[in-house]
Amino acid sequence: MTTAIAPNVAGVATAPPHSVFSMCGMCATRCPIRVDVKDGRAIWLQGNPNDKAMGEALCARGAAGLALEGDDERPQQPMIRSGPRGSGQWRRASWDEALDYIAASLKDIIARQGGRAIALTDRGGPFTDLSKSFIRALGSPNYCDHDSSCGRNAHHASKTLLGLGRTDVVLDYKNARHIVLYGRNLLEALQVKEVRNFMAGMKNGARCTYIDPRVTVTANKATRHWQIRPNTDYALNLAIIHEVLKTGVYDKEFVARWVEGIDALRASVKDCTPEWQAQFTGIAADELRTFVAEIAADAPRVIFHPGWMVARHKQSFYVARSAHILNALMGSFEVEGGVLLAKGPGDAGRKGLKKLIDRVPKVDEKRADGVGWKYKHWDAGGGIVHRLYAAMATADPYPIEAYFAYRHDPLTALSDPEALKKSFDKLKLLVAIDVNYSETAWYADVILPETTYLERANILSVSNGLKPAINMRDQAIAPRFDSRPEWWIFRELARRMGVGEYFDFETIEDIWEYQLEGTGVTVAQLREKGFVALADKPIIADRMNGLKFKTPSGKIEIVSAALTEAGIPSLAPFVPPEPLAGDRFRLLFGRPGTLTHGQSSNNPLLAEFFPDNPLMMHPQRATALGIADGDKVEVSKGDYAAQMRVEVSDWIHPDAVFMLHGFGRTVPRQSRAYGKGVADQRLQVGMLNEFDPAGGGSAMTETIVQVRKL
Ligand SMILES: Nc1nc2c(c(=O)[nH]1)N[C@H]1C(S)=C(S)[C@@H](COP(=O)(O)OP(=O)(O)OC[C@H]3O[C@@H](n4cnc5c(=O)[nH]c(N)nc54)[C@H](O)[C@@H]3O)O[C@H]1N2
Ligand SMILES: Nc1nc2c(c(=O)[nH]1)N[C@H]1C(S)=C(S)[C@@H](COP(=O)(O)OP(=O)(O)OC[C@H]3O[C@@H](n4cnc5c(=O)[nH]c(N)nc54)[C@H](O)[C@@H]3O)O[C@H]1N2
Ligand code: SF4
Ligand SMILES: [Mo]
Repeated sequence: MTTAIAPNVAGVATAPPHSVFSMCGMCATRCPIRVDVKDGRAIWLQGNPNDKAMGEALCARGAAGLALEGDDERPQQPMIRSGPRGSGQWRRASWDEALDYIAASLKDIIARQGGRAIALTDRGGPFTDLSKSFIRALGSPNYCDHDSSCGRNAHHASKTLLGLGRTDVVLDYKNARHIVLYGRNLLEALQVKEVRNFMAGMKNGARCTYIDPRVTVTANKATRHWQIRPNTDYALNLAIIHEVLKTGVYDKEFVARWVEGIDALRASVKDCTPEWQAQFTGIAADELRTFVAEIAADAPRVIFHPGWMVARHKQSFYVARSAHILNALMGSFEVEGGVLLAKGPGDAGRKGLKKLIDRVPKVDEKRADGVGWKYKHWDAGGGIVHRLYAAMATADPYPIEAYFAYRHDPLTALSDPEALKKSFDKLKLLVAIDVNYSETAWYADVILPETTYLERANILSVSNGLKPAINMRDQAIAPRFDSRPEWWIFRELARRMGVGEYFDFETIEDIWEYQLEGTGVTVAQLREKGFVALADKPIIADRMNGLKFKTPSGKIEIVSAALTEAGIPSLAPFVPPEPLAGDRFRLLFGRPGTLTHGQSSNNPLLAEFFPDNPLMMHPQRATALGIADGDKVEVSKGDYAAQMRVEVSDWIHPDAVFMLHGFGRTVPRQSRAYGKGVADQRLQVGMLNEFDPAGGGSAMTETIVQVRKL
């Protein structure tokens, strides 16, 4: 079969100097941007000035988008493996050859095992309509996003309490009086608009209580930093709830109207006094009382951040859930400076985008990850990806033989890549669709290079919020290499698999026209500004009568029937982490402001910021082990050991050591990142199947490592 030539927007290479409104692709936030183009080259990137919340500045990673595009160390054409998996032996292939190769393998697998033997995972986000449609068209229910390695605990906490997803709330930092953050290092693990909002709030006089075993940039901007013992935030929250209920400073009117289960809550925190929590968290009882007096004065303009990636342990779900319970007690919902519910097109009296997936017949099969039948308390939408890999390893409930890692690097994004490779070794076909030589791509059978975000358009997306909007990522420039956009890759594969009718679009504009049917919005309008707002002004509901919590009762449910049915308590007792001494430390990790996970470690500009990732250790513990600042140590767990440089600092809790994520890359083709520093995921030996049973999130911060001076 022959394929069309590279799908460029007509004339992108020859147009006179102009600006294109689009979306950043250097992290999953997808900030609105303006791309200035001259002689067919992108010469300048900045925030889209049409979006006032954005402003014109990008973060360092966003600004380094031109370097990604200009990077020769990314895949330049399809590649088919010619040696053993992971050996780095490849042969170049044309698109026809690579796609035919994949299709032949898929046909064989479907003939023997059915479509369900194929799985696809991606990074989640607003464009998944296409990837989900593709895998469904192949007859498989096995789509998972990456979220069980990210915000899934917070998502499920929010779902079981509010009936709303993690991102269905808008935190109004700008107008808040008190912002409480649990390891939400929002000034480094950042999103541009959120940073601007937060800084505006602080400028307006908000207080910020920042809770983290580590001192971060956010800790430095906060009015209070609690250097909490790792994995004890739940004890802290139970005590805050205890104190709030005991002193009666909660919003009684809001609670009477909207909260179910307050008596059960009261009973569950009966003994959780400020003194009780101090033994676990290290936070003095008096400080907690002072804090509660402050939030009582600041209510309802108080925000307890429900967490994102915080504290990946086995009770993270309850940390997030108790944070939202505190928002309910403060009456912070749907008030200025509080927690507002995100509004969709329907709330604005408008129609949303038409879905591609609605064209594809539903697949009546159990999911391999068990979500929806074995794990009924979890959201089937994104599934739980580590359970998919467990199914891959065991062929239980059935074999998975082909797997697409699309815009997802599980060998970086999950604990213990060597264990995960054992799952991959069961596959007959592993395809990576990426813009980089990711760790997973290097282990794949076929690499399909996607065009970078500046070189392609995506399907349209909707952002819910106070002003819902339709957003466009438009193609700014022609692809530098022989790469293709997602929509084209999936369409071409679908055509080869005999299910092309679901993807009968010739151009991205055809898809956009389909998506926009009935919305009253046009492609031309979107191109003019980069987005079209579906409401003129922020939509705020009537807080006593107009809130839509999507729980069975329509209220905030402190006791969730879905959890009870799954045998999981809604109000669990706190389980203290084991005490750590001698050479044993809890391994914590996080992001710097200048890198996105492992995906930008080889970026020509961003790679310059860090020569390696040292191990941060508290002076007390270091002295006891004879370790001085700058010393080399061996860090180990199980059969894996790594050498690291120690940074001795009381900016980390004595129980823990801390390292940045995104280092220790093993792909030789990434010469700027290769072998630099150590990968935290490699130290998480034996942790691939450890997860929070209530929330489903990977329990990465249950990892205990040993450190010895070299
Ligand atoms: N040990 C450990 N594990 C972690 C974390 C940690 O700190 N430590 N962090 C966790 C968190 S919060 C998250 S969100 C995940 C993130 O991990 P992933 O979900 O894997 O996401 P990313 O690293 O953002 O990107 C995944 C891949 O997408 C590729 N990519 C980027 N842009 C494009 C594009 O336009 N098209 C295509 N096709 N590919 C693209 C990147 O090169 C990368 O290989 O990891 C989680 N796992
Ligand atoms: N620059 C940059 N920004 C990003 C990203 C990126 O890769 N780079 N990724 C985006 C994504 S996908 C995500 S999920 C977010 C992540 O946003 P965050 O979750 O804010 O980011 P992390 O860097 O993982 O920081 C986690 C913090 O939690 C602390 N911590 C560890 N254990 C505990 C504990 O038990 N209790 C408390 N209270 N704190 C604890 C760690 O010390 C660390 O400072 O960032 C987003 N923004
Ligand atoms: S936060 Fe930075 S990297 Fe992420 S989308 Fe926005 S500008 Fe790009
Ligand atoms: Mo994340």
